[in-house]
Amino acid sequence: LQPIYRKDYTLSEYLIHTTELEFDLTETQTIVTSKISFYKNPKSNKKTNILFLDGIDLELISILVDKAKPDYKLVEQGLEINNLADEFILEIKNCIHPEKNTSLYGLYQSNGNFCTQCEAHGFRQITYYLDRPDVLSVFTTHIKADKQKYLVLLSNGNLIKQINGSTTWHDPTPKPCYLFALVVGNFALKEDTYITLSGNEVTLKIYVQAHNINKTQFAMAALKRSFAWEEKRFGLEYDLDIYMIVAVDDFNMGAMENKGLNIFNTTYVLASIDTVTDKDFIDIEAVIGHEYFHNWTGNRVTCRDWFQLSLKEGLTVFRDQEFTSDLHTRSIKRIEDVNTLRTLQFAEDMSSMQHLVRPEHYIEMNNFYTLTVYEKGAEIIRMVHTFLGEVGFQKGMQLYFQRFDGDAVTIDDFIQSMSDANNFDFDQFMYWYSQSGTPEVSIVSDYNHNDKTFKVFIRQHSQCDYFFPLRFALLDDTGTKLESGILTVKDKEQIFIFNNMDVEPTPSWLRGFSAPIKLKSDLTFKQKIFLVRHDSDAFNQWDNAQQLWLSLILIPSSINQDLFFDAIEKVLKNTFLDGSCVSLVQDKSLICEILTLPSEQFLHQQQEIIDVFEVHDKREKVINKIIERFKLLFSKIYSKLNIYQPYELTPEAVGNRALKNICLYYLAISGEFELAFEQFKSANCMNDKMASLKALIVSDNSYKNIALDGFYHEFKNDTQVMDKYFSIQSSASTANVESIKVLMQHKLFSFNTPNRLRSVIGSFSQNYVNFHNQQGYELLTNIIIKLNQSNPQIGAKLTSVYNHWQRFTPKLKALQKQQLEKILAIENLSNNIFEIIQAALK
Ligand code: BAL
Ligand code: ZN
Repeated sequence: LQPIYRKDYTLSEYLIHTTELEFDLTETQTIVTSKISFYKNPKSNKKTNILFLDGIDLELISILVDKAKPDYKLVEQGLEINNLADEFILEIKNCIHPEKNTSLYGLYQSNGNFCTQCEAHGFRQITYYLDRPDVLSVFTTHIKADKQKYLVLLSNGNLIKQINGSTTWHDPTPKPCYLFALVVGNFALKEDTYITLSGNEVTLKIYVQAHNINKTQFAMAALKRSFAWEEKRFGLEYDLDIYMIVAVDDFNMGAMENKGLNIFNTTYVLASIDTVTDKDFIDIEAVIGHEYFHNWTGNRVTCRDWFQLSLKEGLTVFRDQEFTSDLHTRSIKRIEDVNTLRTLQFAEDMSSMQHLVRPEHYIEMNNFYTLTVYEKGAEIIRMVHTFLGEVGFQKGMQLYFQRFDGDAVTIDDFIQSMSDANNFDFDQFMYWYSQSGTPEVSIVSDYNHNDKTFKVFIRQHSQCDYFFPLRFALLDDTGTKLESGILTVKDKEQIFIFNNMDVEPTPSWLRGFSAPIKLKSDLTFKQKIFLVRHDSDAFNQWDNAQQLWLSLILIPSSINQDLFFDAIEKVLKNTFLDGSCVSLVQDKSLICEILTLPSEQFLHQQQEIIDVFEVHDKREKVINKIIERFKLLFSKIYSKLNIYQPYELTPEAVGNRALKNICLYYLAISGEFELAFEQFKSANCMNDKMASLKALIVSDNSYKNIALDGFYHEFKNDTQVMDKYFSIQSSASTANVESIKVLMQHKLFSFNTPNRLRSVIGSFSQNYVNFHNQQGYELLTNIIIKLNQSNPQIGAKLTSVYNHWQRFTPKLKALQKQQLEKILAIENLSNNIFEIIQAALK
């Protein structure tokens, strides 16, 4: 298998003016007819008259070029046509079988409804085409289906004709085929309108299965908030008369930004107070925003080739992060995002699938929809924003759209726009795209009492010298800022000197996590404690607490536990409990974050050799210490906060629930099961119900099964809640391979539904102490082998569980290696899984 390399990019020799498609869908086959007008690309310097079209698993029925039979041959993965003129019309008829398509890629069925997923290379499973993002065309789509059976027939753009079980859609904006979408089936419709800043009325439509129609209100409101935010913060309006979202249960990803016709995993659309948690609400809003924001960053300006994926994804993730930050609590959003980045992306950067934000090669592009491309990509954009400020960044965005609206471009084009609009040199900054791994930086400071100087020495330990912003503040002993700003770091070693410092300051480094680096500072234990209590940067309050928890868990003798716990107590004794104790930490969500220990997964990263059992035990010990010290206080806080309040999604209400529920979690571990069961019975929202169920399931107790059964009976008809039901059991401390096998026999388990598979197997693979053994691995491997046939994309995702095998203790390492070898040996291994295994065994 030959990888595709970024360096080998060449322009397409032919381009496409218009694409006319006709779909005739039946229960046993779909006939696709295309009429495509090609022309020679004036910019291409290749001078052949041959056209290669991508096509996979297609049955060719007929082919005509300018109404005549062409000189063509079917080749592996496509079709080659020879002796072509500089302009011609190609007409093709082919047959496909969406009813048998379990890969959920191309055209397939979900609950009897037809839908598509074309990014990155799914369109070639629909018809023969130039399936590459730099070939843009105007699409017209005719859809025919049995009108008795299917009432909804959708494609991109505007509906221009509708008669007798058929529709015609015209999308005036040229687009690459990865943004094509088609939906046929029976859905209920939620409809609304949005008036843009310029006064255009946009019809908003959300299609869901009929029984879910009462769970669409939040998504519709979130969509309108996305339109409004995009106008206010970026000055960008929507460009068609209609914007549609269709929700399906069977979807490999979260959602897809097809022009004017987004297709969503139901997880990211359906919401009600009774069925989703606070975090779910905010995540749903973020994904709805994300897909909408792609209309400009992704659709109107798209990627020249798939190596540039982060051009649209890094930028759009940054934009959705800002959307959530503007609408909810910025500091909490930042803590959550950095926590994900450091836990998952930093780990990916240490794994066998380590890759650049702009990868150099791929075998299967779908393996590169990763945390590195998305989340690290967003961090890079965030640094651009930090350097330029909001005004400069928006100037850069305007220039980018002015230059490239309607084009397929590269990451360099984006950065150049930012650079030109601001006269800012980003040359050295481009290392962020050409080096993998997480930069390591150390920082040491020295205060001189005599000359009142504070000297800061920064050293980069990576091979290359990164260019990044280091946001900082120097604080006096009341937490007041003496100095603050951004240090521009660019050399291997740099010294910064602050004069006239009458007192020795406590430095607060890398505020808001201004660069995605691993920073080692010489802050003392006492300074860290001080920052937990007094830093006005909430991120650093949390981060210093995390560092202290980390030390307490991994090297308990390295810190003074009593002093640390005294500080935590002061944070906890917020003014609402004790008027005499003034803590800077007023935000209850932040207190909850500070009380949350680093995850096992994050702790694994800090170990030279991953010992899942040791990490688990050490973490449990600290949980017990916390309970020992704070049980009474947790009880007090819990009773204070556990009062009936109508559900609201305000920062205050979310904070109250967060703090109340972390107290309940610790209290339940300490044996207060009845309290958790009481909350389970009386909760007025899924957030609190889920929290109590999680609290009950962490240990064996007499309420656990009653609660689980009650939960099942209350929600067994709700697919999304049932995912939670499965996931919570797979994550339980009592779960083992046998109990997972029982779950897989449950009548609601469905192997071909990725959400369900993720909720059982995905969750179990993160239940480290119970999953990491021979039986756990064998279970996973057998599932991967099955998925190799049915859904290789999900198979590859699960194979990635083994990407860290080399870092495990010898026995588990050897066992994981065996599994990789076993998978490699199977017949007809998909490109998706092969690429992951090959990288792991290299
Ligand atoms: N383009 C794939 C889904 C997303 O990132 O929005
Ligand atoms: Zn995206």
